[in-house]
Amino acid sequence: MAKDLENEARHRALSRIREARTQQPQGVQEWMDLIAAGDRTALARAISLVESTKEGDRTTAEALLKMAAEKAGHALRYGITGVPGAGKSTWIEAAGMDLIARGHKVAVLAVDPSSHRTGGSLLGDKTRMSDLSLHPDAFVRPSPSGRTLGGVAEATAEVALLCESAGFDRILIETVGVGQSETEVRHMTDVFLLLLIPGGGDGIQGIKRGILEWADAVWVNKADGGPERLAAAQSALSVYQGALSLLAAPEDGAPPLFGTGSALDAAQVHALVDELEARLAEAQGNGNLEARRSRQWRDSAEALLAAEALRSVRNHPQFSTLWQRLQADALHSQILPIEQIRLLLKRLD
Ligand SMILES: Nc1nc2c(ncn2[C@@H]2O[C@H](COP(=O)(O)OP(=O)(O)OP(=O)(O)O)[C@@H](O)[C@H]2O)c(=O)[nH]1
Ligand SMILES: [Mg+2]
Repeated sequence: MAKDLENEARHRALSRIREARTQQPQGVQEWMDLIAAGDRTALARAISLVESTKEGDRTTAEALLKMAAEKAGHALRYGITGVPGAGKSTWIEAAGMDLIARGHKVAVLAVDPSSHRTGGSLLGDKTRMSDLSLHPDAFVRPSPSGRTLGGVAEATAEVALLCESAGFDRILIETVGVGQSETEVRHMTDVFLLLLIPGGGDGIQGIKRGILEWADAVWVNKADGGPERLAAAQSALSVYQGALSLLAAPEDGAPPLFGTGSALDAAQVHALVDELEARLAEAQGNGNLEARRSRQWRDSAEALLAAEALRSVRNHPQFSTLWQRLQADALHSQILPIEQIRLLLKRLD
């Protein structure tokens, strides 16, 4: 009943905004209003704009993001990583539905800058997340590919921000754990889940070692289909636990959760979501979440600073000439490369 009233109010608000939009040229504020009122088309268009590599789109995108930032900040972000085919999308489908049943609104973003999937991935994700894709309280956005401006992580953080401003309070970000992107995605998530599969051969399954250290939870998936598979999952889990016990404790001191299970089993996924939600609530209460976000801010700000500094040096009118001269002299010069760079920067001052 309350839901009906809420939907009706939302509907009325949307019509009012649409009317206003037809009466005057559409500005960024109206666009933002549509997004905040739950208009999917407006949200999808905003995401495309933010993902656009055209310099010309950037000004509007940034204006929109600034407004989105004012409305955002209340969502919690899950990072889900693992080898290709580990069951990430399947787990997200189940966990997403579970979070919706708890009263949340769920946005799913997929990050996959690598080439391991083809153009079919969009369709693949939507079919794998069939319930979630169709649910009015969910928004599933497959990965952008080929975005170059600012990199994958920045684009994903921006898209997450837009989703937050549209009222989604749980953002699930799927990423393949074999490249660079999951390192970056880890810097924007409040809880990081690593999915592995039994019998992956070399223990760590080609997963970058760092990921094991960052994981808040390690779950060996596909522990189903008979006692043999269950035993294989258990023994894989012991290997990971062993590997992890040799590593340093996580920065905020909370040891990771370990478990085996099946993404096809809603009750098992529910139990893990329970644990992750409890962990998030605890981190919110004891200040660990804020500390984590502050570290994340520092890391991504440093990366942005480096990129921006490089860009401004390269844009200096004298840069090309001096750089070419430096390159020509470099091999015969007696001074260290770092000194050469310092001299260059001095000249560009
Ligand atoms: N038996 C079993 N099969 C599963 C489980 N989880 C996923 N699968 C199956 O494994 C296959 C791959 O699942 P996805 O969810 O697409 O895996 P993914 O990690 O998202 O794959 P990529 O996005 O391509 O890296 C599908 O056929 C799923 O049905 C599980 O817990 N048990
Ligand atoms: Mg997937």
